Amino acid sequence: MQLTDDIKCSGCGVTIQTEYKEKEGFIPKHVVLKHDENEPIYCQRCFRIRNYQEYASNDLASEDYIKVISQINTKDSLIVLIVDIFDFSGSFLPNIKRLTGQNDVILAANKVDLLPSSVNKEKILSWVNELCQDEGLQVLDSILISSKKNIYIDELLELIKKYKNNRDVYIVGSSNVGKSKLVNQIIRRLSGVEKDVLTVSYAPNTTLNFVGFPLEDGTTIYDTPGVLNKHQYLRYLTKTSLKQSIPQKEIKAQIYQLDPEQTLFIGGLARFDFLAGDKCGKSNVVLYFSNNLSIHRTKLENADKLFEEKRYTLLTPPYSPNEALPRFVKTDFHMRGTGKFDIVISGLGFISVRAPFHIVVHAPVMVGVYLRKAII
Ligand SMILES: Nc1nc2c(ncn2[C@@H]2O[C@H](COP(=O)(O)OP(=O)(O)OP(=O)(O)O)[C@@H](O)[C@H]2O)c(=O)[nH]1
Ligand SMILES: [Mg+2]
Repeated sequence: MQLTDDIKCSGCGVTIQTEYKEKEGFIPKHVVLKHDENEPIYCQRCFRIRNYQEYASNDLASEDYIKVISQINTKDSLIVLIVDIFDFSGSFLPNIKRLTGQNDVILAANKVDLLPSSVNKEKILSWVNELCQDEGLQVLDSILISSKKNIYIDELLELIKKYKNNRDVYIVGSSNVGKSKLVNQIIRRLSGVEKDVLTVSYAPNTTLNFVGFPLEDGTTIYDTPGVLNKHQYLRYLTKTSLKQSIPQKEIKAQIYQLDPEQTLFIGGLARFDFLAGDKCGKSNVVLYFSNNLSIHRTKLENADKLFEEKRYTLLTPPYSPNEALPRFVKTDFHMRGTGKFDIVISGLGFISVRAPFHIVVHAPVMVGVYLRKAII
């Protein structure tokens, strides 16, 4: 392969360079020169993620992200906006209208394999549509998919075909929602290449630039970079904790019957205090978190002491003070009346509980903690 300025990494889109080992896009010169032009070429970072599952997070500042991604609004194209169904609000790109301009948008809510299989998918989809409306985003169509488990990918491709009108397609969304995994599934269908071409990783900011692939009709489909929003828990977790905290498989709902004045710890990452209060008796709560996170129940009066003494040992992750989380703050939810609600910690999971209740959530400042009507 000739060494030119415009060789791009096939895995993340970064420009290849052979000078600076510590900088993005590095490949030793002799490797580039020996490389077969018809084969994908991977920068050192992608090579390590792909072959050694190395954790290589890259902090893409949100201004840089906006600069890159807003190139799309000048192009007449079809946007496929990807959100993570497990963290819809957290992974919904703020300013999406500004980024996509007047372009048509299809919404694909990914990672549907994480939801318990008993969940009513129609209900989830109508909830997704409501949220889009709340966000002021008009979409042509919406669909639930799983890029990892290959669920409804053909149906999404049908939608893309239906709406693309000979335009290029951009797969857009926050970091870690599964854009590259989706594009790999699409490439697999088009080219028959089994191996993932694009680099996929649980670490944030894996894709660094646009990476385009030709479609059958002569247009191009682009994978794009993502950013983590400030209110997503993932942004504050380091390698050790991240793998355990992000759900990897179908979530097993965990049911607890709690007396007033009891506390539940979600590892050392968050805490729910169930307070007594007018008419708040026993609470039946259902927890939806990564199956790898351990839950500890204690009396509210012992909770502060337990957290102080057992954080990093019993209450994990995080595993050491080196994995510094922002300080914890409390959010108070006092619901009277009736109805079933979810209290969500953005990116980590949620509990489902019936009103009336009085619950105080402790979670790192910045991380989004909010109440919604129950989705399950
Ligand atoms: N459970 C589940 N995990 C998924 C799915 N799709 C992707 N993932 C996982 O989510 C993580 C992120 O996937 P990527 O495809 O790298 O996400 P991305 O949106 O391209 O991320 P950036 O390149 O950082 O913007 C990886 O650990 C994937 O294995 C899915 O459908 N279900
Ligand atoms: Mg990616």
